[in-house]
Amino acid sequence: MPIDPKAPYDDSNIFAKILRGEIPCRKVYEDEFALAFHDINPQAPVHVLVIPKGRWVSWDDFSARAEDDEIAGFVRAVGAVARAEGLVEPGYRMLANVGQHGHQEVPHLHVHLFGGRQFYAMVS
Ligand code: IU
Repeated sequence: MPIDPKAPYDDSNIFAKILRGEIPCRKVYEDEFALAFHDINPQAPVHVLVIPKGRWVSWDDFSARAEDDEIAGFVRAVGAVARAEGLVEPGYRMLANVGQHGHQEVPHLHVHLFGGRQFYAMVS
């Protein structure tokens, strides 16, 4: 079920539990601003999620209200993960689903990084 994008941050969401270490993940990267781990249902040979450490529901509230250093730190972390995973050559896809039409299912901002195969035009 897609999330309600206007709902307040829910500290019981699965990625909040991963950030608190209550649920394990296959971590690939961590710094002051972000944590990255393998998606449990990979849609590509490499499918990693990068999440900010702050309590942000989606790209919408993060981009509107996060401090500049947090935004910069997160954006740099996404790039660092892509480089660490060897995705830059020959390339990769990144996306963040937002709200109901974006079909966002977990109410903590996450950027998907997909790599290891050729991608084509977005379809559904
Ligand atoms: P979405 O952008 O909110 O639709 O994507 C949620 C992703 O989180 C999706 O690719 C799931 O496979 C992934 N995921 C996960 O990696 N670990 C979990 O415990 C759960 C979802 I729940």
